[in-house]
Amino acid sequence: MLSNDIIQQHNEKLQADHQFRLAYLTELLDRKGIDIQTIIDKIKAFQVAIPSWALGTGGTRFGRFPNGGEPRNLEEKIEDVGLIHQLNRSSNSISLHIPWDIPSDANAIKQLLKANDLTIDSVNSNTFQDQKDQPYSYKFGSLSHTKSEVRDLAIQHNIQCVEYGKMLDSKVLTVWLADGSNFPGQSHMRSAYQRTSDSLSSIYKSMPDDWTMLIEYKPYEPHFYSMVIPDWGTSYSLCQTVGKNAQVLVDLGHHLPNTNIEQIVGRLMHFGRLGGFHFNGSMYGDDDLTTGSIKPYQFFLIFNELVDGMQDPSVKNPPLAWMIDASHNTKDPIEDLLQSVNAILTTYAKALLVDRVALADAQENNDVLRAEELLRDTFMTDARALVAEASRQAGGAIDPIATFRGGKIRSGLVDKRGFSVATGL
Ligand code: RM4
Ligand code: MN
Ligand code: MN
Repeated sequence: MLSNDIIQQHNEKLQADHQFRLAYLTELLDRKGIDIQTIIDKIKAFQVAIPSWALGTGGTRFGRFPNGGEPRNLEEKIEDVGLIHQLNRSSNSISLHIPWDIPSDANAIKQLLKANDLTIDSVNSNTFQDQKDQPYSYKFGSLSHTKSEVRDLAIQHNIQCVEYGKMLDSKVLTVWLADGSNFPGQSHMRSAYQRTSDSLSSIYKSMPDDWTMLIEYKPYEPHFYSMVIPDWGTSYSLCQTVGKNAQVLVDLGHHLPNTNIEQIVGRLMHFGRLGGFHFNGSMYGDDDLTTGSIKPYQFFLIFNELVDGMQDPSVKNPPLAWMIDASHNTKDPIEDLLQSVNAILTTYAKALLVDRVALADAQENNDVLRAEELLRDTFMTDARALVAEASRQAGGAIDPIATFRGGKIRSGLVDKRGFSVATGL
């Protein structure tokens, strides 16, 4: 754990500048009839889960270039997320990937989580790699495989993930299926879908009633001719078949370039089937870059749709699970995660500032320019002081990255852990 003095010392240094920016925003929002503290409270309540696999360098099939000090086991991954949460007060849970993060002593892990003010978010199954001594290979698929013994192995793995999750009080199983085909004719598409649907139903039936199954989609990679679950429509149809607690998960990097993701979000919320988000940034596809780093305006439009749906009482969508899903090769992973959470909160804050009454009026009257300008004006507003203030009020850092750097935290981790490399991709 980080000494709180480090955070306070940094905050003191930044306080005058921070107050200046906040005072300006307070006045600006007041003129628009927006109470700044109401927005700050909403930001404080918004928590983004950190995936255990983002704490090490990765995200490439080619070389990994670790800087050292990466977590060597689940305990150290929890410590890293604890550190992130201490700095930003907005990352109060960790997602696990099985078998990368099998808990050896569930009680000890629970205590460690508590000491770090964290909970377990989702458990993520992995049938995209073969594990050592596995009796059958997933080379030609897992839940969709032609052979029932392979499907059963993958089903049992998912059930096992739920068991691990139960031990740690998680309530969410996330399934991302790498199944697909690389060449025309390789796979019978309708049968592959049906087998997948049946496998998911078996897993779902073994889940406790208060659990949610999140079904992710992805248009390509690791297969390039067809993926069994390539798009939201397929995920949605599977959810409908599987059961009421099955929800679609949108991973920002799992779309072809120029896909209108905000429209997908709107559709799924309308159907009450949007379960959660994997945040990252994307240039070409599943690049897993820092959230908001490539297309910040698109990211804002997505959040605008999310907030609109969350604030509309006629929308019957369950609360969403927010998670970062990023892993790349060039930045310090903790700094990158702090940057991502900050981008998420800043964008959320902006979406909260949209004048929805005026926007609805412009839409109703087909005033295209005014509708667009309302969004553009909010997008251009610098909302960073709101996020800094939310963190400060919650006991975190005004500038988490500066505090991480100033406190020389990474070099402390390198001293402790050596030149370690975390599990992940
Ligand atoms: C996949 C997908 C999953 C993640 C794995 C590591 O592309 O995004 O959510 O668990 O990567
Ligand atoms: Mn994902
Ligand atoms: Mn992905």
